[in-house]
Amino acid sequence: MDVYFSPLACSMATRIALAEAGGSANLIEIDPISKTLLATGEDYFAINPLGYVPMLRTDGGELLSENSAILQYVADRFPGSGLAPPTSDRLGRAKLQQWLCFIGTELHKSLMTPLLDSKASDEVKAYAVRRYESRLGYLDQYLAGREFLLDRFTVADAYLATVLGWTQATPQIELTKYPAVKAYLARMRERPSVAAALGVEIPLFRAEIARHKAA
Ligand SMILES: N[C@@H](CCC(=O)N[C@@H](CS)C(=O)NCC(=O)O)C(=O)O
Repeated sequence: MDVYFSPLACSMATRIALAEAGGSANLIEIDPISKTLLATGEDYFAINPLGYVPMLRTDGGELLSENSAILQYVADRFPGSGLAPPTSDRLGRAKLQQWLCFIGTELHKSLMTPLLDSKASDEVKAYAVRRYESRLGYLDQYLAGREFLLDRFTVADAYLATVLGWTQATPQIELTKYPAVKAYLARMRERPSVAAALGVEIPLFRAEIARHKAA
């Protein structure tokens, strides 16, 4: 199984999920600016015409894109991991999908993507905060008194920990306004799978910045 990733991007959720499952994959780094495979210089658009990560190639050679699909695939590939409710638990699985969609559409793409985009104007950033910051309030209420999004750690937590981690780079969002979210993120960072993923990806991210500065 191959997983295409860029350091500290949403693809880190898959790395966390693999660590939780005790599974392994070939993790292949993509340079987000040149859209090439860092090791070989190969064109990433030839693998994902949309140019984004994550992308997963199964052992059978099938390509899968989209965090929500990839994370569920990894969870199901390691059924003993408990990273997703079994598909026979229809409501449990729907709730997992509910959270994956919420994280992907409301938090990741609508709120965080514009805030992290160096080319987005201040107006665009202000609009994203005005329009979508309420999602953090909703999440804060939901997480109060809960350890995880569902009744145990799932791939949705891997994704949420990854996306919330980006708030370190977005001064527009003050996490002290959301104490349950802040405490959740601190707890997640202490999990060995998340700490290990950050331990690998922070140095890769720094190397990526240095590479781009030097170019
Ligand atoms: N719809 C995709 C979006 C993935 C995505 O936004 N990936 C970001 C990194 S967090 C990316 O690679 N962006 C680069 C680009 O869009 O060109 C998913 O849910 O997996």
